Amino acid sequence: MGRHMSSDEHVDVDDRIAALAQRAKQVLEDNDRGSYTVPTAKLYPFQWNWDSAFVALGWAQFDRERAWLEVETLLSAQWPSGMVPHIVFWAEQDTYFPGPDVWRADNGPHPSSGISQPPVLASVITQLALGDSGESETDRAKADAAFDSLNRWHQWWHTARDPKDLGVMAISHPWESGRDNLPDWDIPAAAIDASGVGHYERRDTKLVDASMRPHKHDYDRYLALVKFGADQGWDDAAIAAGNEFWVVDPGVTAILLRAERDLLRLGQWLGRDVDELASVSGRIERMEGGYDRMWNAAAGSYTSIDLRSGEYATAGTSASFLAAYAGITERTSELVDELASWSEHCPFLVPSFDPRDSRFEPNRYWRGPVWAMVNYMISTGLADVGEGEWADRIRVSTRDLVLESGFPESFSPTTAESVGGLHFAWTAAIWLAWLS
Ligand code: 9WN
Repeated sequence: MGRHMSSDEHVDVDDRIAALAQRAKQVLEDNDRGSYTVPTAKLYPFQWNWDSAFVALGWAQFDRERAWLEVETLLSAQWPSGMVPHIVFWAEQDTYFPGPDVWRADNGPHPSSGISQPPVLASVITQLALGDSGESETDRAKADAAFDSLNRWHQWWHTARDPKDLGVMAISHPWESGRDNLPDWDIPAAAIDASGVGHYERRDTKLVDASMRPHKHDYDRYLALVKFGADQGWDDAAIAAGNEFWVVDPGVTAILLRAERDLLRLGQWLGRDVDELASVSGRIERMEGGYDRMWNAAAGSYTSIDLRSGEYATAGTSASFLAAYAGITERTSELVDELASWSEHCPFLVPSFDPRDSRFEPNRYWRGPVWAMVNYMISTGLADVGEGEWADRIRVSTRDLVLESGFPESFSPTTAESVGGLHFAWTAAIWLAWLS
């Protein structure tokens, strides 16, 4: 930054950007399993919920039919309760643990995990239907076919993960946040009794450096929560009442609120029934009323809340900056000041956790690294509320990270190095849909 590029350097960057588009396409094709895309071949060999949503945006850049197939496959795994699972085990694979025998979740039409993941799908489908190249008859028919499933999934969040009507969403497992290893979850998870977990063999640390992954102490607790849910038959009321981990997540809450607004827009475009649209509007109002509960004046940010103890997390995360994406603008100037302060501590934006905090680890999952798809959402939100300069800075930073390290799972905010798996679908998809 700061130095102007010569025209030769511009040509060089332009060439590299064009070549990267080809490589990104190749990543999606290599990870394609016919009707769904794996995040990366061995580390995550199944369909993951929010990965598939972002990946559909990438497919849409060169194969719209394949983009629709990705989201249809995910929705075909929806449970009768409305829940759309975080992993769908379409094929047998032995490179990932825990698999379907550990989850013991036979509540849906296909073997899956028993929890969900951030519901970004309605926003993606709205983008497919109403975005730049959408609005064809095929898009309309496909969006119409998805609408009821999306509406039921959103309602599931409110019923199952906000039964006390707070207007903010709880998660029942760190994996449900999609931001699994955040320091936010350490204290709420500390209360979990993991003595019944027994011996198990992790596969992740055989595939990527253990220094980037969660500790065994964390995995024990992840598995204890899976055991509790499975022992309850994944009954939502039993989980809300008795799950030791029950934490309001600003990430899921912001993403759901945006998704509800997009679903309303989609429903209006589709000419849906007024009663259906009124239920979406009602949920939006409920969340607009609840959002400020997450404001943590001491941290100067929106943070998670442990609903079992009432304690707030003590530092912000990348999801704190998703308020604008959710259409919540009351705190924009405070959040932009916070982002400016973060940016003084690391050259690449947006780290997943506050870089000024002693628990910040630039190379360990969700304790520091930058995720391209999180940046896409933060930047989109900031652009929507007129913070174009910050929106651009985040976009340029994401582009620089890819130019430096290609398409890994995530990036170090201090050195731009790859963190986690390589040849990663959502990073490639975000390149195609947003950066190239
Ligand atoms: C557990 C697939 C997923 C992402 C999550 C990310 C990581 C899984 C894991 O990989 O989680 O779901 O085993 O670490 O944290 O966001 O969806 O890419």
